[in-house]
Amino acid sequence: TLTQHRGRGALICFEGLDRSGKSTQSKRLLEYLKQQGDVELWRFPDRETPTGTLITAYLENAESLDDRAVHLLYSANRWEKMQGMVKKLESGTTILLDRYAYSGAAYTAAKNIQGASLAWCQASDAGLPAPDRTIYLHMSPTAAASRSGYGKERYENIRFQEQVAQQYNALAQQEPASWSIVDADQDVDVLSTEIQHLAMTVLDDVKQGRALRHLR
Ligand code: 2DT
Ligand code: MG
Repeated sequence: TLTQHRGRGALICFEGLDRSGKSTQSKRLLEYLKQQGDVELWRFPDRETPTGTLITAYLENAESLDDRAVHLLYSANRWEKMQGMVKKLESGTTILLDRYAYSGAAYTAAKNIQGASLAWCQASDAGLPAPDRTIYLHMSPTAAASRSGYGKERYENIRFQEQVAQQYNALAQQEPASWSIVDADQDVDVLSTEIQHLAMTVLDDVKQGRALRHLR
């Protein structure tokens, strides 16, 4: 029998400030893409792994850790999943990411720590699979904050989110071809449709043979 060669899956990343709608939109896209083939939604930090447990304690303020140590934990949390991610992609499964290395770089760089430049923050993720497309849910920090109260976790305040937004902006400018900036402050259904169309163009590119790249 002839076996149909199945190409690799696409890697599509959602990024944005807290409360910008990443979880809602990534879940909606997951449901939509299930009609097209194999697809999974992965979320970072993955709170289930050993590093994830430490990260959660840190976010809930139960643990205080050095900023650089935490940064490397978040990065290790991604490296822990790297081989499994590549295998999944190679087997033809599309993976959606609810946050990824760009969150890692943006949130630590937003702390403005001496010596932890944006480039330093990106270095620990170099070599990880690069998203074929990053969908940035753009929203002003004040609009995001008014959506519903922030939780009690670290980082969930407007002043800090403003710094994060600036860093995301710098990251988007590094890779304009693979970032799609969408207006997250609009009707949820309209936005979902826009994202579905975007995702289909990415799946198409990948089907045409676009190679998986790596973060630099
Ligand atoms: P959630 O609210 O999405 O669970 O994220 N963060 C995330 C970092 O500081 N570095 C990272 O590498 C990642 C993936 C963003 C929890 C918080 O963790 C931050 C918000
Ligand atoms: Mg949060």
